[in-house]
Amino acid sequence: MKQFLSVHDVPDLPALVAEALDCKKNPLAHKHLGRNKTLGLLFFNASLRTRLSTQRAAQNLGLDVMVMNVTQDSWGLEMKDGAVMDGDKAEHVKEAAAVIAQYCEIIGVRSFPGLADRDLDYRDEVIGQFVKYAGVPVVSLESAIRHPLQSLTDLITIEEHKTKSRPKVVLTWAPHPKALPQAVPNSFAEWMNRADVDFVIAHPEGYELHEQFAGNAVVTHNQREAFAGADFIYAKNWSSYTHYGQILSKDRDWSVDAAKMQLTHNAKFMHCLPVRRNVVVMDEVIDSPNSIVIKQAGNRVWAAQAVLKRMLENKS
Ligand code: SN0
Repeated sequence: MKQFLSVHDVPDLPALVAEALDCKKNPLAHKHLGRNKTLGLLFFNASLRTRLSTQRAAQNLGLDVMVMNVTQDSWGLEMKDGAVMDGDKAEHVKEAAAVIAQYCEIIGVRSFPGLADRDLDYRDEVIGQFVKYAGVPVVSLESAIRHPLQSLTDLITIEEHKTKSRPKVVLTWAPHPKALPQAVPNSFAEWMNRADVDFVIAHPEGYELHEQFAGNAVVTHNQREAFAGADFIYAKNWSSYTHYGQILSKDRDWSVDAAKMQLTHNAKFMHCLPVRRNVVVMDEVIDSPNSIVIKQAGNRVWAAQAVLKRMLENKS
C-alpha cells in the first residue's frame, strides 16, 4: 500500500478488515516488520486516539515513532506551489515533506479544514502536498475531508458486533456547540457505501453531504423514522456543506436519547469520540450496555496496524 487517504486506496475491504482482526488476535506476530524503520506522525491539529493508537500500532510492528505537533513546534508551512514567501510562513511543504521523508519510511499527517473556503478545503491540499513531495507512503490521520483510519475502525467494529449478515447502519447528525468538519461523516459514508450494510443518513435540512460521499445512502430528515429497526446508530455532528462551515441548527431534539434508541433493533451506539455528553448523546445512552464507543476506540489500534503492516510489506 503506497498511500492510505480514502477507501479508494483499498481494493478489497473484507480482506483488510480480516487482516485487522488478525492483528487484534495476535498483535505481536509481525514485530519484525518495522525493525530499524521509523514512522513520522505530523499533527496540525489536536489528537488523542489517533496519536496514541497509531503509535501503539507502530510499536506492535516494531517501528520507531517520531511525533511532531507541526503548528506548535515547527516552522509555519507554506502549502501553495509558486507562493512568494514574504509572509509569516517560513518553510515550503516541498522542502519540509522531502526532508521528513529522509528520516521516516512512512509519514502520517493530520490536518483539519479551515471551514471558510469550501473549494480550498475540498482540494484536500495539505495531505495532497505531502503525498506529492514526500515520495514515501503517506497515511491520513484525518484530512480536511476524510478520516479513513476511523472509518476502517468503524467497519471492523460493525463486523465484530453485527447480529445479521446485512445490518442496518444509521449515521445520524446530532447537535454541537461548535462548527465541525465533515471529514468523519464523509468518510464513514464512503466506507459504508462499499460495505455490505443497509445504510441510512439522517440529518436536518441543509446538512446534505457532498454526493461523492453520500453515494447510494437513503437520506432522510426524519431521525425517528431512520432509527426504526436500526442495528447500529452512529452519531456525529458536522457543519453544513451547502452553507459551507455554518451551524444551521442546534436543535436538541436531534440528540440521541434512550427513547429514540427504543425504536431500534436493540442497536449498538457508536461515536468516533471526542463526544459532547448530553448534547450529542445523553449519558443514559453512552453509559448503557449497548454503547460500544470504548471498544470502537480500542479498534483504532488494529485499523492502524493493518494499514502500516501493508505499507511495510508493500502490499496493496
Ligand atoms: C473532530 C471532527 O472532525 O469532528 C475530530 C473527530 C475525530 N472533532 C472535534 O473537533 C471536536 C471538537 C469539540 O470541541 O467537540
